[in-house]
Amino acid sequence: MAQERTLSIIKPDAVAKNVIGEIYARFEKNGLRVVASKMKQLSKQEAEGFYAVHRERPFFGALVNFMISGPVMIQVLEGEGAVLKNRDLMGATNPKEAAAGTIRADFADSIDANAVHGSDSLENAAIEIAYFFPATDVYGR
Ligand code: RTP
Ligand code: MG
Repeated sequence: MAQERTLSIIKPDAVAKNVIGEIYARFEKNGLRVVASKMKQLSKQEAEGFYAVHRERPFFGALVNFMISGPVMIQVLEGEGAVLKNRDLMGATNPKEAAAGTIRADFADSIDANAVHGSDSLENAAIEIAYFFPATDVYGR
């Protein structure tokens, strides 16, 4: 599989739980490299723009309010098949359905407070990375 980049966000619940390092360790142990990162308090407008594809969904308001409830840690991950690999490490959206040993199974409390975001396709990864990082701030190999 090819080298890819994906966008990952450690959501406010996991930042508050002080598990940024534990989540980074899972990325690194599984062949993903952090090639850009920043902590940020998202504005309502930034969160709405980021999740714009979900604008018409019933959970949109709750999702945006959750994402601005505290700072998030945003990173670009690089590695072989990075998009799918990160989704596998994250586990299912609902932590009750997430496989044992996944980030959401271990750190998420609910479908709303579910610890991490990860791009769901290579195409969306490129869009999401550009949303938060100018190309000059990504230090890939
Ligand atoms: P994410 O985008 O945050 O990585 O999560 P995902 O791909 O696993 O799930 P997605 O369908 O993109 O939904 C985005 C976030 O919206 C919340 N959600 N709530 N109540 C519900 O039925 C519901 N469905 C989705 C979740 O917090 C999910 O992470
Ligand atoms: Mg998604």
